[in-house]
Parts: sequence; C-alpha cells; structure tokens
Amino acid sequence: MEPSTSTRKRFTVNDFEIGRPLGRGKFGRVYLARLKENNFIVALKVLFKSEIEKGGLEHQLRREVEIQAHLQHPNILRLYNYFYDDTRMYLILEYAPGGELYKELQRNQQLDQERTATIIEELSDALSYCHENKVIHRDIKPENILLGLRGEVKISDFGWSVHTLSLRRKTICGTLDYLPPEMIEQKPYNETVDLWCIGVLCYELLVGKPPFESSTSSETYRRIRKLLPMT
Ligand code: N15
Repeated sequence: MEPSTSTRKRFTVNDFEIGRPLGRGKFGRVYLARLKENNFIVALKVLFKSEIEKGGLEHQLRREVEIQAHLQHPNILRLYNYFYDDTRMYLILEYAPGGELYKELQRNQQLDQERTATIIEELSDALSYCHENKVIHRDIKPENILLGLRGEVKISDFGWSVHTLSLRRKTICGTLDYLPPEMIEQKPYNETVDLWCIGVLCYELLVGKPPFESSTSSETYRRIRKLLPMT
C-alpha cells in the first residue's frame, strides 16, 4: 500500500474482501483481507468499541496507533491506516506471510545458530530504530514476532511500548519470563530493557525455553532478580 493510499479518502469495510481469520490479538480479531481496488493483501484487525471502552483502553489504543503509525522499518509490522464504523474500529496492518515465530519454535523445538543470528540481527536493527525514535518496546517475545515472506522478523505488538518521555508505572501481567530485574522490582528503567529481552529471546530460540522459566512465577521472579538462569 503506497503513500497515495494512506493519504486518500477514508476506508470502509466494504473496500475489502475479508478472508480467513489469522488470529485473535489483544482486544480484537485479525483477518486476512484484500483491498478490492488493487488486490493488495493486508491483515485487518477488528476491535469492538464497546470492549475498548469497557476496559478503559481508549488511551492505550490511541497511543499504540500513534506509535506504530510513525514507525517505518522493514522489521516492524506496518500499520497502514485505520477507520471506524458505529461499533467497531479497524486497523489495516501489514500481512506477514510467514506467520508467527512462536509457531516456528513450537514446530522445531529450537532454531539453529544461523537462523537465530539472523532473527537477532533483524530484531536488534528494529529496536535500535525504535530507540532512536524514543520508543521502548518492553514486550519482546516470540508471541509478538511475525515473519515475512523470507522468514524476516516483523515486530508486531506495541501494546506495552512507551514513548520514553511519558514513562509510567504499570501493573505487570502475563509471563514474567522476559521481564528484566529492574522492571520486576519496579525501579526506573530505560531502553536497555529491550536489550535484556533480546538476550532472553536469543536463549529461548537456541535452547527451546526461556532461561528463567520455572514452575511458579515467584520462582521465576527470584531467579531473574538473582540472575540465576538454567538451573
Ligand atoms: C493498536 C494498534 C496500533 C496495534 C497494532 N498492532 C497490533 O494490533 C498487533 N497485532 C498484529 N495484532 C494482531 C496482529 C497481527 C498482524 C496478527 C497476525 C498477523 C498480522 N499480520 N499478519 C498476520 C499473520 N500472518 C499469518 C500467516 C500465517 C498464519 C498466521 C498469520 N498471521
């Protein structure tokens, strides 16, 4: 989708042919879709306004949209545009033909050194670009990485990302495996939290499980704080 398309008239859902579901992200479903006028393939994410409002997520969503719409990098999933109707919000996202990295990891248990090195290089490149633009991702993990046609990295989820100028404390939910010590201990942190996550991901890709994985979250927590991987 070229600049002309993203600056032209507003889209409606009738501009698209909707195909198979690709997945269910946070607050919405994602479908394969094709823009009728030029057959351009995209991932169309549909969010219900009622759910966004119920969760009080309007601000977070607006921030995510603003962040992602401004980032343009070959290893960051593009947000091309968005539109609304009465009940829903639609995000026109880049389609990643290679699917999800965590599926590749599940299929193969672990990845070889060459594949891992390529992924880590692309990810590092994308994160340097984010940091230059004062964005910290904060949530790098296999579930948030999609793959392009040639298996290249497409970082897809900026749900936790922040502009460094507006750093706020947040409650921690989901897996602890990728959280750096300073975030677990709710200390101040900076863009180097993403470097920690690159290290954790590198380990998980090569070994097949993250370095601090434990049967309980309090044990994971303890091992991260004491820097005790692989016991
Ligand atoms: C608030 C907004 C700016 C956030 C924008 N980012 C997201 O919404 C994050 N997100 C990305 N949520 C869902 C997706 C998503 C995009 C999920 C799946 C895909 C996607 N693009 N392409 C896919 C995709 N390609 C696949 C190929 C094979 C199997 C599954 C696939 N999923």
